[in-house]
Amino acid sequence: MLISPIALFAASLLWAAGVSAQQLPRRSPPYPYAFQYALPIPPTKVPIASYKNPTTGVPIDFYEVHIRPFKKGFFPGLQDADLVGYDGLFPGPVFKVERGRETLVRFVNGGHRPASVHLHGSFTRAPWDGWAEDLLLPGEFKDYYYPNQAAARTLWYHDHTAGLTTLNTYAGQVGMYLITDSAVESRLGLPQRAHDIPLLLDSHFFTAAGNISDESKEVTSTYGDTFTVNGQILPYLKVEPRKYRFRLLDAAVSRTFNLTLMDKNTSVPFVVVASDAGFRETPVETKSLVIAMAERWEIVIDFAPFVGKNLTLAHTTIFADTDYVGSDKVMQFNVGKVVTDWSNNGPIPKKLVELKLPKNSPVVERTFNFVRNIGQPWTINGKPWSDPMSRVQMKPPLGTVEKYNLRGTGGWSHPVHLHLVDMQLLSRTVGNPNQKAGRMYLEEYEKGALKDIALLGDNEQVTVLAKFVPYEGVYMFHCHNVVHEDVSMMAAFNITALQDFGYGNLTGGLEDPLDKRFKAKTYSATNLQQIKSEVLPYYAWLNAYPDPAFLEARIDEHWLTYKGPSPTSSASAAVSTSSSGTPLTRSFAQVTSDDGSRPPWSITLKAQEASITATRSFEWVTKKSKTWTPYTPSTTKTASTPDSTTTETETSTFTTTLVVTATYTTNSTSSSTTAVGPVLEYRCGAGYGNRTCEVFGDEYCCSEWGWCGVGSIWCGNGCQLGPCLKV
Ligand SMILES: [Cu+2]
Repeated sequence: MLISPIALFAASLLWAAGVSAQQLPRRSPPYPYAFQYALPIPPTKVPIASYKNPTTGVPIDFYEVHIRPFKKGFFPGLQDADLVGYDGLFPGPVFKVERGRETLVRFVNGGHRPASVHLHGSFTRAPWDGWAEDLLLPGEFKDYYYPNQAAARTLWYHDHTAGLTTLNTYAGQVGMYLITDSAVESRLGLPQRAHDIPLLLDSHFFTAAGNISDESKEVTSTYGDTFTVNGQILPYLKVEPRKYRFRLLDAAVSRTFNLTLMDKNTSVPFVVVASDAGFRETPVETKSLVIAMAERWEIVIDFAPFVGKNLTLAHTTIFADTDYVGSDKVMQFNVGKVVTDWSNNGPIPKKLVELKLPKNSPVVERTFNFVRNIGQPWTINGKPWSDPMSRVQMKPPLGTVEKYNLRGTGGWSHPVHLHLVDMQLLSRTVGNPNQKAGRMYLEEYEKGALKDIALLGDNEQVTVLAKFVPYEGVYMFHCHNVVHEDVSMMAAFNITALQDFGYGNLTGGLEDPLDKRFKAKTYSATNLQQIKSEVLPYYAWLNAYPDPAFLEARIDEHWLTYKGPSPTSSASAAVSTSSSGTPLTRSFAQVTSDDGSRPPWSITLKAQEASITATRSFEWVTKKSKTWTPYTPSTTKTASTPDSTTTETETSTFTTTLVVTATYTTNSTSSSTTAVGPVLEYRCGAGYGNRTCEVFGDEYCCSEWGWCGVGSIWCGNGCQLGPCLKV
């Protein structure tokens, strides 16, 4: 965030008064009601149809969630805030799904911005993983198909829209999703039901009138100075003097919580039992817990020694996060005097579960730098998400283990999230040795846990192992400070198919995150009869989720007996030999398409083992003295003769993954000095200098969201420029 001179001046006054110089005054209105309102528990989502797969016997439950604008009061006496949330709630309803039951969740976008929904912590096939450009426009719906086969864990669902994740999650598009396993639960005997409580932490700024702040211009971080738990600012929870299990989730945009449990001035120990990926092997007692954006930690607190007392869940600002006066507490526990229910209150088992950690014999080791140069976008290894030609940064063959050094620098923290897979954290060291070091250790509760977030604190490097199972496909990885993610610290990886695997029919065909079969469609109504008779049987027929344990065992066998190119030389060597199959031909989405592929120049990648020669040609009609800067290849052309035509052809050999066929012709007479050729991310309208789409042709419109195209999506409701339709 930008720090105003006034704020800096105020901070210096506070420093003079003995307050830390780092601490800034609140931006939000004062909140004199700490611990006066009870902790709300979000409602549990209920399925409205069900179907049993006739082949496998696996049930699929159907749910429908509407993304809706709504009003919610945060400050008594001030106006309500305008939010947009799942089912019109903040946080959204909680899903509680027993492991082994599949779910099909229909999300309907009744909001005013595009949406994309990601189920964080699930090994979902690519078409339903919430790819940032797989948009549900306002008025559209998409059915997301989830396996729920992972070990019991606390997941969460949240928005993942390219460039809009900050605004959408800040407006309330966050909710919890629990995979439960009753066999494991009853064996462990940990607190259940009324004593198993979700705590969704969040942080906002509020305007003087009571609304949430406008963060549409923010490009660094939105830390917030006002904390909520389950949507209530600084709540209290009445507890009995016994054990409780709390499922903590940090759903905030940029704020890391550094928690302690305080009995007046004494910190009280509690026990960490689970991480992002479910139970740890062993419980870990701790007196403090760092939980960054998108992380989940489950803890057990025993209130028995605190009869009649009030314990405070306190926060101390950590890393380079901005600290605000008074943001030192999160919620309070009011411990009663009587226990009415002693169930599941026994000792926590010393061994919880057996975890399958990735073998520390990685095929390849890579380093990813999470950096920003001043004035530049946030990037991973200098490559922003907005460059589709380089956003796929690794192509691990299915079943391989890779080792990553995730490296941050001073001044920022980055919780790094890999989709699909669970990681094991091996070590934490310094990011940039020329700057002040951060933590040089893993927290005790991080050791030996499986996680989908690796937290890089201020100037920290974390080394992780990840095993790429159980499915092929293209997935995202990114910083979960979603302000960074939006602009554009995000990349992708492509888990490639195995040669001669012999089980390809079990996993193939669902690796494309923009698979047209599953794109969002216009919503009118849901016919439950049709859901039961057509929709659910169709998803069952796809065989999208064969038993992952069976698959992984077959994949491991494959690598044990593999006699092809050595998988130890490099990741790409294993896939650079010729393919036995037919190459998949992929092309750029045409700008003239009206099939919902937005933005118009994004490309999608298909897993493909062959080495492929691809040709790209660009034709430029240039005007004398005009400089054209093609997006790629990275050369600058200056025309030497008037109205000359230049054709460039570039041939590349790719060792894997994609065939690129891109032909683009322009004969623009625009006086702009910006290239209008294959600019992959051409934007228009408000926020983009009111740039028009004329360069593509007179029939092109600039949509409400600043993309060029032809058809009702662009020229209909909200159209900014061009031959807009009268609606
Ligand atoms: Cu970041």
